[in-house]
Amino acid sequence: MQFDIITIFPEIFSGVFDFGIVRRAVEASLIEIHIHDLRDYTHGRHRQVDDRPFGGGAGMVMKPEPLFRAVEAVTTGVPDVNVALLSPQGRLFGQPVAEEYARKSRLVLICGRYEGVDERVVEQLITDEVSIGDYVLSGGEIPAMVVVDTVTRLIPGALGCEQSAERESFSGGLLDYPHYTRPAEYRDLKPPEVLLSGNHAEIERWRRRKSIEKTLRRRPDLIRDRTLSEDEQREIEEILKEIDE
Ligand code: 9D3
Repeated sequence: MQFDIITIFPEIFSGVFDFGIVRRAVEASLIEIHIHDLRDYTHGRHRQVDDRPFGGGAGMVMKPEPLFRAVEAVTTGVPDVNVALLSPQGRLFGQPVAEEYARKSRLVLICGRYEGVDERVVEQLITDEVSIGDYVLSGGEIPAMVVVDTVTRLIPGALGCEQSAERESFSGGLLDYPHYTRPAEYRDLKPPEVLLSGNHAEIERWRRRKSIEKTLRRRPDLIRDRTLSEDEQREIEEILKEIDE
């Protein structure tokens, strides 16, 4: 996967991809991340990327010409490319969108700034407009980092131990169970007995149950939106009775 990020603040990305799973994916040539300074695609001495909105009003709008030039420079002759604009008006970026992107070979991310981009850019160049959630950020750069991180984890081989990928998709849609590690006693606090029992079937059942319990309490929407097997349905009924108190 090649990511191309178009931004007026390329320096924001210094260092952010130099750690952990994303760094390893770059080193293993599983991904490439190219940062493009939108000002490099301006003409004229002022390197102007924004201008006042037609019709008046507060704030500035990103000019179309630099964005057309930048996107065309990066996508010309490239098949199978998504051009995503990060903007508050986009559809919500979640695991399903990440899975869709992970199947592509190229992804262009345009970081919105100011009040937004000229609508002709949206109509002509953008295949996809995405937001990372309902809160107000200062621009699309942090959302672009979120997209790169999330999509990279879905690329085969990126997580190293394939088990992690399996676990992530298997328990998919549920919150994690509680984790414990050594010491076995700390300030008189102990982990649940079952985790020290060595009984792996019991441990699996406990974890699964804790996942469902936590999800029901904290994110019931995740359960409602899932298609459940009969086993799962029965387990949920049981847990609901118990936590009813
Ligand atoms: C007054 C209308 N505002 C739109 C809701 C103005 C506005 C706020 C924030 C215009 C641009 C921005 C900058 N935000 C992004 O570019 C952005 C964003 C976000 O703010 N939240 C969640 N996801 C994203 S993706 C890009």
